[in-house]
Amino acid sequence: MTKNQNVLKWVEEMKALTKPDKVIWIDGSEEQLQALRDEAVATGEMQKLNEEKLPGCLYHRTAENDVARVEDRTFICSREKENAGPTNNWCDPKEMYAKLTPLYDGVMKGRTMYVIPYSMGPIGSPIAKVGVEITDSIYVVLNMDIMTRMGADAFKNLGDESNDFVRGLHSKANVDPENRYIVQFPEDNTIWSINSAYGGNVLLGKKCFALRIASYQGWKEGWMAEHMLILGVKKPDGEVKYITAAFPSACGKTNLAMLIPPEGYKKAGYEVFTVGDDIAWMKQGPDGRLYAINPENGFFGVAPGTNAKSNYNALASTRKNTIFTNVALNNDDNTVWWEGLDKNPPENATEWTGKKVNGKEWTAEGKKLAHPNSRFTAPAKNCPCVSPEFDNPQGVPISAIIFGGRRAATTPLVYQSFNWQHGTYVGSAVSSETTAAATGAVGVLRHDPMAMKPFCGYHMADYWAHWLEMGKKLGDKAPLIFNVNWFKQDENGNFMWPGFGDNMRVLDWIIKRCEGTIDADKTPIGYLPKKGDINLEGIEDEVTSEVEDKLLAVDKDLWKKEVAEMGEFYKQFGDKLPDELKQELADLSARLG
Ligand code: OXD
Ligand code: MN
Repeated sequence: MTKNQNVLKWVEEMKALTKPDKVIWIDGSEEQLQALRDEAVATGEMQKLNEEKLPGCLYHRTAENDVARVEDRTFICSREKENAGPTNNWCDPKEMYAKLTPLYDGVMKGRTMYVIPYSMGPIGSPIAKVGVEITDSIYVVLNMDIMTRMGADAFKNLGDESNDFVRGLHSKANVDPENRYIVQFPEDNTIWSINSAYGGNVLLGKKCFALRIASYQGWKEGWMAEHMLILGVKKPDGEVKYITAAFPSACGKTNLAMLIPPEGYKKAGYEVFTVGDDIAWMKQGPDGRLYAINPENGFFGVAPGTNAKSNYNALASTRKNTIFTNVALNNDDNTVWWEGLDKNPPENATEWTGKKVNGKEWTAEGKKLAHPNSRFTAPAKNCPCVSPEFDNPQGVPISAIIFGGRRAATTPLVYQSFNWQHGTYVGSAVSSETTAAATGAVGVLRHDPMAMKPFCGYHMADYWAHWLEMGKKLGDKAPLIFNVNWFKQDENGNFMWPGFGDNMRVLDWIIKRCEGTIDADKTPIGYLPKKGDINLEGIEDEVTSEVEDKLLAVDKDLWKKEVAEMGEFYKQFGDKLPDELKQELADLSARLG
């Protein structure tokens, strides 16, 4: 399939280490994929779902101890500890290879090794990169088919000589949590993952490559790999403005990426297109602007809470050729169910661990049918609002970057940073408060700079310095940087902003700021909308004039606390913290008086 000696030599080495009975190179052909689906169904690894209601869809459940990313077992093994920084687990690469080699030794005896070539990004894109994943799991192959451009074509981007491909070695081994490791070796372009079969740990193109390794590559090569959705807003005049946005988990990233505008906007001719829901790779283009591609080819979305109202487009994306993991089964018609899909849990159900239960009684007792982190793996092409530019190898030009988190009080609905450097500060200050439902402790603040804390493959302070560097390169062509907070609460703990489709109203203001067609109020924290400039037509009953004031208020006392909190947070980065960010914090403090 390839003459590239670097690939061939590495595959031989991994074969010698893991000793599979058989090796299959994944060419991406439909015949090969169908044979693998049939085999997975025959062995019980996967189950076929209702061919009429969910054509081409498969069901899988993982081990009960293997249902999420494992941050405490995720390592960045740079040669110097200093280069992993305080936000990552680190181990000396020699020591880690020595520890893991015996675990991989002979691990594929009696199994088949699949060699998966894939491209992150459209084939032929100057921003795309190639990876090869070796795995002993058909589930991984079938998920990689949806999530990446998988198969022989991926080698076209690599050529016969290049060594610029990411080497991913995965074995589910015996899914032993005590020996589970998700390890990135950024300087070796290498990922080793063992003893897990859960998507986030084993679809190595996603978090491991497209964020952890790629963020390191972007630093070395002068581009950016970010935990950001990408959307396009088509205005009535036909122009499409592209925006990226980074939020910590549980802040509605997939919902914003697939937003359906309110009636008034639809009538006026606005449309929203999804380019990506999780990851953006961004490079400066020949015209000096910042261009983004979505390196992925599908959505690995959280199922619970997804319904026709909360995210019609996401649900529609899952109606064919989708893999469902750890959701519940409706045994009456062999379809899937999860909490929040509708108010009708199936009576004749199988809950996610495989027990046959009466779903109505089960849920009435407060028990879950689907795992809270159960997932769908759906092709992006299924999405009704997928962007016509989805496969554009040049990417889309970015006008605005949005940061956000879940904050009950401090942060207003939206504000604009003064400039790129201040925007980098704003990104470094991204944080989210835990909800009572999640932890039992309300309002515990978790810092998650640029929503990259679990995904930055090098020292976070060097990453911020790289952001500042990119800003200098982009100059006056740089996207404007904003911060949003959909989760501001009133005195009684009620959310004040309706969110979902109505977030379009905030995007509208952001776009007008990018075009320079609307004024703003200069406040100590940044530019805020002038009263009346967020279009509230149709929601005036909910967002009254008084609520609008509260949503846009800047409480100086709370912001002084925020400054103190950021001072504490920054301490762990020591001397590496860029002077520009220290200055931004000092300036913010001074502006607050
Ligand atoms: C994801 C995550 O699954 O950020 O996208 O955890
Ligand atoms: Mn994510």
